[in-house]
Amino acid sequence: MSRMNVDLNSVRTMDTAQVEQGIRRILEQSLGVEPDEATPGDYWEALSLLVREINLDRIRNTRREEKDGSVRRVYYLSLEFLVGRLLGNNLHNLGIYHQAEKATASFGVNLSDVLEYETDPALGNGGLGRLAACFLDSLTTLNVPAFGYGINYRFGLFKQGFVGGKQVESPDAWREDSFPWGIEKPKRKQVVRLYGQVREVDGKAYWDDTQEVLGVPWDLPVTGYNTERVNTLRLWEGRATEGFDLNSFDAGRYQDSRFREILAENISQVLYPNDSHPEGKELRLIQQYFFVACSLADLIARYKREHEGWEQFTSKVVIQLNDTHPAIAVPELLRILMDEEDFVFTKALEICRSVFCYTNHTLLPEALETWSQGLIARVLPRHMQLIYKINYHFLHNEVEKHWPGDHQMKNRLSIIEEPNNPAEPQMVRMAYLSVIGSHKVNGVAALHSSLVKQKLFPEFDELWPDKIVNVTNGVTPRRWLANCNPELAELIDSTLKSDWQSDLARLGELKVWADDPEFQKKFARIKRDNKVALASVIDELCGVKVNPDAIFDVQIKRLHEYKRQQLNLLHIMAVYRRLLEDPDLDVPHRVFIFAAKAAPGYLVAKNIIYAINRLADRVNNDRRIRDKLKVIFLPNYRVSLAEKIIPAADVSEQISTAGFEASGTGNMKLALNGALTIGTMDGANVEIAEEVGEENIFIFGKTVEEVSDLRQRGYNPRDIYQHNEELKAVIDWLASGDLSPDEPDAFRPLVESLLDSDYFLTLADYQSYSDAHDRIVKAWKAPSYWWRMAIINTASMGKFSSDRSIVDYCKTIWNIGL
Ligand code: NTF
Repeated sequence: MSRMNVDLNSVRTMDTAQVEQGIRRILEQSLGVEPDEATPGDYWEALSLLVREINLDRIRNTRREEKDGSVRRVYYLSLEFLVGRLLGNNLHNLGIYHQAEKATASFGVNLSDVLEYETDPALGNGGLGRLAACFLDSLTTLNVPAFGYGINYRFGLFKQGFVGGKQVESPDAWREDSFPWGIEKPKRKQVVRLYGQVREVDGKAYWDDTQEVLGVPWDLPVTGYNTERVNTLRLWEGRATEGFDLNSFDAGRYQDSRFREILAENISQVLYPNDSHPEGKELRLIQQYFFVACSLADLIARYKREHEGWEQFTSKVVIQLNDTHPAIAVPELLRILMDEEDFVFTKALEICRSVFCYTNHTLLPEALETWSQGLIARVLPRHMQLIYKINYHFLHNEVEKHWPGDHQMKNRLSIIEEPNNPAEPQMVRMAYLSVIGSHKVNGVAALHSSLVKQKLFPEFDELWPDKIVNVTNGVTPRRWLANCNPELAELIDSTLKSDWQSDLARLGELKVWADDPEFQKKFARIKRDNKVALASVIDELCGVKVNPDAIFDVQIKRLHEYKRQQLNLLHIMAVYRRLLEDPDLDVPHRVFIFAAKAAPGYLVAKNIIYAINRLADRVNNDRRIRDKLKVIFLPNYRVSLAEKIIPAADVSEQISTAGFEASGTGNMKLALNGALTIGTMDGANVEIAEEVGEENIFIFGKTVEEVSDLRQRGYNPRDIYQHNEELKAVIDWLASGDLSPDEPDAFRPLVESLLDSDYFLTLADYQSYSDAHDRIVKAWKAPSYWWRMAIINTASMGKFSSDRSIVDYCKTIWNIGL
């Protein structure tokens, strides 16, 4: 799958001596330290700067290769990019990891200690941001010319700590430690306008009296595997225009004079820490518009440097909207085309529709963004006019043509949602704006996409039957197997003798080894080594010793009731009770491992964290159960921690209420590393089950249809509570205050949410979940059976490479030939 120039596919490399010389030169000449005085941090910086030099060379080459403008570029607009640590990944991609290992060793320094020095860029919340990072990796690896556009937040997602078991948040000023990857590009700055009003003169609109802020780009080089191409992740930072407003200052209006500075700086100050509830904040709308306006201006300037006129724009540019966060791009491009480039409305809309595409990542109603009409009209008056114009055209031409005279349908499909209560404001539905302004809309797993068609946008699907499509998510096998699990990667290398990293389907060839006792032994040995390594991380972070021969059962993801960490909690409580009743129970040792951040304002989610931590405290110190059960909550979940947990997992918890998890990507990473999934028929679990076969996965719980039947019949969680003795006992225990004697009512929010509504059907799926765990225990007791399943899981993950996702986008959405 090579695209474009062959040159970019032949990777030049460096030998150990060259890496060593490079490190020495940078230590001495850039950082001003002698090699024998340098700390691991200095080595990290020196090596990063060396890699940056190579990347910059390659960026220049890449740009030269593209100069003829013959290609269609992909612009991926996303408010989040969770790229993770970059040094190790870059060394692998450049093919100089081993050289760097030897070079640092020659200075008496261990490369893995050096890599640990890097801070994770905290530029995302969860799956959506991490997906964007995997996609950049795959775009580059597949040699697709691409830019990521986002915001260079000063404070990313908060740092999580626990005090007495409760989550406490502190700001993560991630780039205050040195960050050699970002390169400021002041020459490429953009001016963004806000507020003001619109005047019309002779039918032409003028947007005046605006406040201006500057967007200054920071570029992060994006390397790929086995290619010399380097793409760019361009992140915008807000700055004030010429600093200070002297007129206001002289007139004594000190506040006004600072206004622009404060506004501008605030824009890129913080990432909103909610991954599924939009914040109704003016600043968030401004953030969205800010990065969209900068990015569109930037990509149009690039287009104009390469092409005359607008004729080729739609064949050279495609813009992917990562969820609705960048949806304001639709009226922004329309504004540029009409107000600045003199296009008529219909032509301008046609251009928008040929360049935009939109990915939906969630069906949660609270996550479907809407903005009040009044807010948009105040902050972006011209855009509000254009949204009305798009809406009018859509309703009176397209909807009217398909459903003549149907006013109800017009109401239902209008971008503007009329309030039930006239005192409430009209709301702008950003998802509708995105669908209407794009040529393709995609969901992120087969089940999710079919629900997008049937439940979220059924009328749009009827109106435009080919518009809504599926592209199942994927993960990069470079970071999520080759780099995070080097021992397993080596075993696969030596077994397959082929380049599975760029063609993950090749893992399928491992299936013939699934029953081979020698291969099983090696596979199990690697898992154990990884568990020993994780055990020491656990000891360091939690002060708890865990047994590497126990089952490591892992649930790592954002904390949300739909993801049902509470279901896992209730079951662990039950396991503990069973052990107390009979400490001689013949069960394997088990370690239940959690890692998750809860949105700061999400009380029930925080309550679940607190309950898990209090339970952990109790269980981990109870000698009666003789270490048969341990519960661990690792603090401050982030990409670099995931890289340590995933290779060590035996069991992967993917237990969301069916219909709620759009895809999941942790499920793919864990199975790829040989963990067995216990999961519901939700998101990409459905496709994982298809790939690994039903006999190699522990499926439980209600299906989407059963969930909806149950709701229709009327669901009462108390019926289940009354009739399931064990479940009743653990909920009563939770409610009793026994786990939090100093605060007896502590778990009331959780208990009430379970017994009063249980919207996410935790109780309804409890027994089936507990039975699935019993099947896991049984399977663990037969090692040759267990390792056969684990190997088949790794071998069956070919489909879930993000390379496959990007090939799908190229074919079905972007019209890019590979
Ligand atoms: C997430 N959505 C979904 O919840 C995950 O299931 C999915 O794997 C990822 O997107 C990536 O597609 C979000 O984070 C958001 F913001 F849409 F809620």
